[in-house]
Amino acid sequence: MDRDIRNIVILTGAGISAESGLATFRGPDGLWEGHRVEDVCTPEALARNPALVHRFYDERRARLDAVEPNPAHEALAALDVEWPGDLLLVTQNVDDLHERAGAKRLIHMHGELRSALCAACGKAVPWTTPLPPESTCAGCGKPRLRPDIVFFGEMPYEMAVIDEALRRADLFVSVGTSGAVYPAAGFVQTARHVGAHTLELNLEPSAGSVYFDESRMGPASLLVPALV
Ligand code: BJW
Repeated sequence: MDRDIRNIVILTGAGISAESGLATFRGPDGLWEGHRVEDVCTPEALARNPALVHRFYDERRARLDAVEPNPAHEALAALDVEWPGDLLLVTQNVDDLHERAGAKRLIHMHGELRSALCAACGKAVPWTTPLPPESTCAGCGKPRLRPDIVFFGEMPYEMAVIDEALRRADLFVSVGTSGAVYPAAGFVQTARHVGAHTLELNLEPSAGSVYFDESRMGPASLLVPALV
């Protein structure tokens, strides 16, 4: 690293929550009821088979109550509290483990399990359980609530904010993501382009490993606290 570090962007993926007991998408445990995530997380799948898609998210939402943040989430939250420069934690995860660990400067770019979205007016409301798919939206009264999740083909949240942070980054760290899904998979190239040091923490090299200046292989619960 040949520049001072002041501005940091950290991207996290399913691997950071694996040691809390949440399944990743593309590992050996990646299939859900025999479906690939690419076949469940689309607007077309929701229109074709809403019960299937709602069951997928209902099961995962219910699972949140049984899991806790692990040392990787806790270390990033501590860094967020203590880091005097700019820091942005961008998670692809829809669980709430980063915020339960105490992270504040956080963007959920792929949505949140505990949020529902009105397909008619676009308003996001807390997902209180049980919330059947035919529930009406308090904002507009229309019966069109869906999971507040960014499906394939939809635009991830806060892209302008993320892009701006990446363009000012001195350090970009990617934790526990396979690099299989864009635009997140391209963040390393944006950060590299502006001269940020790029560091990957993963169990194994990701699809974009060649773009990182440095790779450390191992479980996030050990690598992240060691880095912080
Ligand atoms: C550990 C560990 C431990 C395990 N410690 N590590 C063709 C080419 C290029 C792009 C496209 C294309 N066709 C379509 C596209 C675009 C598409 C896309 O990328 N598709 C790919 C399949 C090719 N992307 C989109 O459609 C996105 N929208 C979009 O592009 O809009 C247009 C746009 C244009 C320009 C700018 C901006 C936007 C939307 C993507 C939505 C993704 N949604 C999902 C599901 C919803 C959320 C949910 O239900 O949870 O998000 S898919 C799923 O994959 C989920 C995840 O967030 C995402 C990434 O997965 P992640 O986190 O990387 O998990 P895994 O399982 O893949 O990897 C886990 C990793 O952890 C592994 O590497 C392990 O080694 C590691 N690990 N244990 C450390 N203990």
